[in-house]
Amino acid sequence: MSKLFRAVILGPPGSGKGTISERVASSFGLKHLSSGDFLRENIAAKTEAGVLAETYIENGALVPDHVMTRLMLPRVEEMTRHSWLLDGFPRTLAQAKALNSTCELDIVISLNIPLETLKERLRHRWIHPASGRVYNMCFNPPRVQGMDDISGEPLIQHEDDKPEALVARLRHYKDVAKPVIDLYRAKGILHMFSDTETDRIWPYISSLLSTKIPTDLGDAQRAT
Ligand code: G5P
Repeated sequence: MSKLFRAVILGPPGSGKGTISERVASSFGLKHLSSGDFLRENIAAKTEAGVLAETYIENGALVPDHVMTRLMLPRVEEMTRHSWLLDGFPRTLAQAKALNSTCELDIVISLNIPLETLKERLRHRWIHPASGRVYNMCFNPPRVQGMDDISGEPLIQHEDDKPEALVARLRHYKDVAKPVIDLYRAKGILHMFSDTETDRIWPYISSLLSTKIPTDLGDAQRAT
């Protein structure tokens, strides 16, 4: 079997982790595991962890480390035969250490997006509360304004994406992420990308991954 590839993408809320992860998954055949999506699935299914996580997410707070690691590590372990990209996990130093004890990462992509750009993007973010589907009124608007594409139900703006709450949330991200970024920098696997547009960052990430990912990986993984 060819060498497997393990990557993590880090970035503040609205930095484009999800958008870039989807492009990585479809271009390179990696499995994409998003902690935010996984939490939303658990909330929708009303699992024990989902019920617990819901209050934190509603308040724009981080879900506690022990809940996150208990949820995410088994999912990571299920992917031992695959190459993967983790999106949104780890977010804290404790989570990074827990992940470290189960696997070795090849690269960490860190998105460094200006605060003004994040504020502008999140200001335009609307969600469909029942499914967690996310829209951006400029970048990926719904087909009918204010309505979810699938259910036709109304979209809402999260309290946390309103300007007053945003700045505090983004500052908090920076404090929590710094030791995680420092850890991966010290390991020599951190690659930082800065710009205001995902479409301008993507070619750089794509060419980095082209040099790092074994050439037969895409086909091998798609076949499994
Ligand atoms: P999530 O789901 O991980 P966030 O807030 O970290 O949530 P989010 O908002 O999903 O991350 P993202 O994935 O970084 O952002 O970015 P994205 O979704 O691709 O893009 C954001 C928006 O900008 C989209 O509408 C997109 O279309 C648009 N966009 C992208 N690129 C561009 C561009 O170039 N230009 C423009 N104009 N727009 C663009 O986590 C949710 C919650 O779960 C909990 C936390 O409570 C978290 O708040 N959680 C955890 N808690 C503890 N530990 C963990 N590990 C946790 N993981 C999740």
